[in-house]
Amino acid sequence: MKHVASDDVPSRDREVDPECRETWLTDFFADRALVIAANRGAVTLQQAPGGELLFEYGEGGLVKALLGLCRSADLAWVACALTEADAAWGAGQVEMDDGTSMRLRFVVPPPEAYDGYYNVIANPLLWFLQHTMWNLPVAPVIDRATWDAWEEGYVTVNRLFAEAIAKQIQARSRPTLVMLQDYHLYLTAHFLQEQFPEGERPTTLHFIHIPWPGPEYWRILPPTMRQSVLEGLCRVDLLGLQTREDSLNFLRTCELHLPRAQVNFKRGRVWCDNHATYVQDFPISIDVEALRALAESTQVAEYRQEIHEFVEGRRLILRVDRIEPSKNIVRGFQAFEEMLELYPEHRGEVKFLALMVPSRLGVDEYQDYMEVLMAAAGRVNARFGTSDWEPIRVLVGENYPRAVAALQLYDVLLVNAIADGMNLVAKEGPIVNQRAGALVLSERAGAHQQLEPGVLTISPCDVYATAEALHQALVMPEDERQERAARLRWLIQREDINDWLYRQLKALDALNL
Ligand code: GDG
Repeated sequence: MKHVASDDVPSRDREVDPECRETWLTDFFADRALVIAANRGAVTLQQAPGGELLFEYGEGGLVKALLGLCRSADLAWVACALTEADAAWGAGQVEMDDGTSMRLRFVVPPPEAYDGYYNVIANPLLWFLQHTMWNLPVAPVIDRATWDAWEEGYVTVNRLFAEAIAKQIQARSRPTLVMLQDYHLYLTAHFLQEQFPEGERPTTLHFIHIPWPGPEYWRILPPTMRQSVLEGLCRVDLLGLQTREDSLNFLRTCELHLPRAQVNFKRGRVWCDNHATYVQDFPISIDVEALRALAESTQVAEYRQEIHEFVEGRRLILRVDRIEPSKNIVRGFQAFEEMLELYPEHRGEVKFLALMVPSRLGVDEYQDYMEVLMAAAGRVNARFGTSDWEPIRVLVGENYPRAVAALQLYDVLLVNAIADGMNLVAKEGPIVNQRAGALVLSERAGAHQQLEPGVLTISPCDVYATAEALHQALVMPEDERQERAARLRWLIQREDINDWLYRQLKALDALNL
């Protein structure tokens, strides 16, 4: 059933008409196949005790939008095997709920190679670097083990991806578009192009979901690694980043660290080794319609009731994140503490709910962070809590419907990331929130570039300013809250996740790629 909300976007305010988009996609894929490659599969397999294979479809707007391409394209998805059943599967056809199907092919690296690729190089080395989080006097320490993880892990797994994609392309024997996702696969395009003679190379579109910092920061990476990353990405035909700042930073990084490349800032193009890479920003968004439908489900209604009971008629400050140092969770608690100190009138009147999703538990930095953030919350509760008021409640676990219910009920949503490619919570909150809640948003989240007119902007390390912003959000007059909330809804719902995908393909088409 199509959801109809009072503020559904009138077609004149939508950036792209959904029907035109669907027709265009069918034409675009009429004469080419599509391979999507990402670290994670859109489908993961499990073997039931009786031997039966169970298919678990990935959640979230991104997977759904990419899988939606099955309607228009002959799609194959290449990913790392995460379960034994994935590894045993190899490659085969998978049926979707809507009657479409796709081919699923797994790369099966040796466990040590996967560990080096994922737990040492991608997370934390590249992730921390791109979120400007290394505390340089002490980290990173790039020792022999890191180099082994690079050579035998990251390089090896990227090569395996390239081989699997090439196999898939050869099986189809027709022009193919390859869409690569994220920082796990920086070298894949390079190895992939090596497998084909000139003139028969597949078109590649690589989207990077995380920030791209300026060239100075890339100096942290040893030249060999830095060079390989840039050379890999300069084999891509169209490189997509979240924001204009990220795109400019990429061009500047090539200019400084890849001297043989010619960088054209005006055209957003890098020429290197007789190949052009076009660089553009495509800010990602959410599946607005699906999110609204979920928000109206009975499952979410039950959690809404639970959260109502937790709030007990007080005001609610909310945050929803993976347990992830870049989300700046500890400074969020410190800011709340500072606000309670500066504005005692909020004591006993406001609750802070932190919904935390466990993440990357194989990486030491993440395990340590969990302990640090629990201690920070405990400190605030010990200092200000009373017998009938617990200032901060931290709930750890994976529960998306509960997160959506909480997003409906916040008075203030805090997103204070140190750096964030986009931050989808900042786009989901205003769409489902029922209380004209305010959004306190870090200027270093990609979402800030689009949402600035409706948010209270903070600088993520400035705990004092964050405390002031939380206070301001709580005391904001009702008409201003309503106006800002309406502005945010309008900004977000104009362009959804399908438009994000469509814009990338339109850009390829405009470049005749
Ligand atoms: C990376 C980039 C970029 C919340 N609770 C649960 C759950 N969620 C949902 C959120 C949101 C998503 O997970 C998290 O997305 P974010 O964008 O906030 O953050 P990252 O995970 O770091 O995503 C980021 C994004 O990629 C897309 O390009 O925006 O900058 O870092 O939708 O509501 N999901 C599940 N269980 C939960 O309990 N499955």
